[in-house]
Amino acid sequence: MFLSRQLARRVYSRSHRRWAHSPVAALSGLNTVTEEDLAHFSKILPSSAILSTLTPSATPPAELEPFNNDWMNKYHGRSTTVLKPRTTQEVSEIVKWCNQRRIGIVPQGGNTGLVGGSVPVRDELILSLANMSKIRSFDDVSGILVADAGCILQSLSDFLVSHHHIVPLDLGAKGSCQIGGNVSTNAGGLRLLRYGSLHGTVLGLEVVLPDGTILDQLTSLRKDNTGYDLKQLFIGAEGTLGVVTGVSILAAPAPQASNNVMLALPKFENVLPLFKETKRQLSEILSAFEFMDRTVYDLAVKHGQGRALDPADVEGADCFVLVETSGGKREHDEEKLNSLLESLMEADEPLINTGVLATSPAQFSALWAIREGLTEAVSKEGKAYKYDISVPLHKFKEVVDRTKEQLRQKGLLHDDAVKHVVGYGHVGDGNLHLNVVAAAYTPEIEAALEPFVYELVASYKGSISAEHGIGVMKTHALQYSKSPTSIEWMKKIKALFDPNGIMNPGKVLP
Ligand code: FAD
Ligand code: 2HG
Ligand code: ZN
Repeated sequence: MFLSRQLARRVYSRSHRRWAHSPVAALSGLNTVTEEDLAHFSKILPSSAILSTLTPSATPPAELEPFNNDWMNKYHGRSTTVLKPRTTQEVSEIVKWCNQRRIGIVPQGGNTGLVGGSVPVRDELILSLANMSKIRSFDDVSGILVADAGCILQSLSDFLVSHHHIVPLDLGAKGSCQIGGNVSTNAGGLRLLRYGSLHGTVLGLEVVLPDGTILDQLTSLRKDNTGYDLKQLFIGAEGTLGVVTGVSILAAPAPQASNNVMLALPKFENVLPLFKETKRQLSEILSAFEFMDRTVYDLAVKHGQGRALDPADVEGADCFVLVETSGGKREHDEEKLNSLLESLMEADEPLINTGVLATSPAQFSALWAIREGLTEAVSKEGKAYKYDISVPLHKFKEVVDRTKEQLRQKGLLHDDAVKHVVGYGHVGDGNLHLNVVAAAYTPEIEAALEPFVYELVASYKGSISAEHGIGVMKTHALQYSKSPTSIEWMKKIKALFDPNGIMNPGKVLP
């Protein structure tokens, strides 16, 4: 028995057509990478751009681990091969071959996605964009930046500093995530309130389609109403329709002055009136309004994210809001912010307990570090069940409380099971990050949370994925936010672009 299995493996590795009958392949109708495929890839790429445990001079399996495991260490693939092309032409040749051979491809950017979309379900080939990291052009009159998809978000921000512009997108994972990954997840982040979504700021894309054709829609025009806007389909497609290789994006002029203030609130009910008042008074200079509850703030402090506020400033605080302003004139902006703070403190029933205003660039960064460090703090505390939802603002607390109650009723709210249920997120965008922090991922906890959370979201007519996408985590839950007709048309679009189903199989669509 053992011998015949060994033999079978060897025979199959020589004849790729027969792989279609192997048990793994039969599950999905896709083939796995063979030595013959590697021989072909080595005609396209230098050996340094091929990592494979199959090659005669095999890569040690440990080197593939960072590509096979997701950021949360929750989803694990078993890919044998990672390819790292440097050019669009190379991507095209690889994809064309994989399509002919029916090999599944997982496009991978910085692998910071939070829905398991960036790692293989089984042993698909991983196409890493890490070596495609050139800035192609920047026009400082129009503000249009054209870059390879593998450019890291932070490096684009750094590049733009000397050109007095900023990327209209910012998120805690900026040091690792890539612009192609951002586009493919339609990432929201911390600046959406001010600059809107990537559906508006991305002006053009270059995409390698599943048959290897290069779709060049890399226009750098602000206005272009020439029929269907195909690029929109790839924004948020999570690699299921093609590989994004180039991005044209509208950078924003760098603000001349930025301020931020951390507001401590006595109760959640004050968040909404505070948001209304803040918008009214700060109007055009308001650039972020970020919420975190007390529990997650305490986790950030416990795990060393940012610098803790003075104990006197957090005493009696039920939650916090980080407000940022970005404007054109320092004195004007400071005056507006100060008068907002005064009016908040002096009201008969003050909406806030205290406000900690950053007075230096270091303090500005320290306050943001608390907010940007929440995801990391949560992951240091335990295993997080992440629900990234859009619900009406006034329901934020109710969602957290009802989830806690559900876990309590199931006997799971204790240190050996669920340690904390926390809420934070982008109030300005109606996006709550409900995180259930557990000692371990277990079927009991998952069964208590799902479909409970999704049904709750659907009852508020919300979205089960506000900004992180569907990946592999939420394919079964798509129906809570999309009608059968929408899902049917999504499937038709997928079949039209990718009839062989090679692009990121098992992701997005149920
Ligand atoms: P990956 O994780 O590598 O991939 C994500 C998906 O896109 C996968 O399905 C992958 O197949 C596909 N993909 C990647 N590159 C390409 C490409 N070139 N062509 C086609 N498909 C591709 N998200 C937010 O929206 N807002 C936040 O504020 C935010 N904050 C975060 C903070 C932290 C600390 C972390 C760890 C994550 C955060 N995220 C946030 C989630 C994540 O960073 C974003 O989804 C990000 O856009 C993913 O980029 P990436 O390059 O890491 O993509
Ligand atoms: C954020 O807003 C990210 O910080 C991550 O979207 C959210 O950790 C999360 O659940
Ligand atoms: Zn977020």
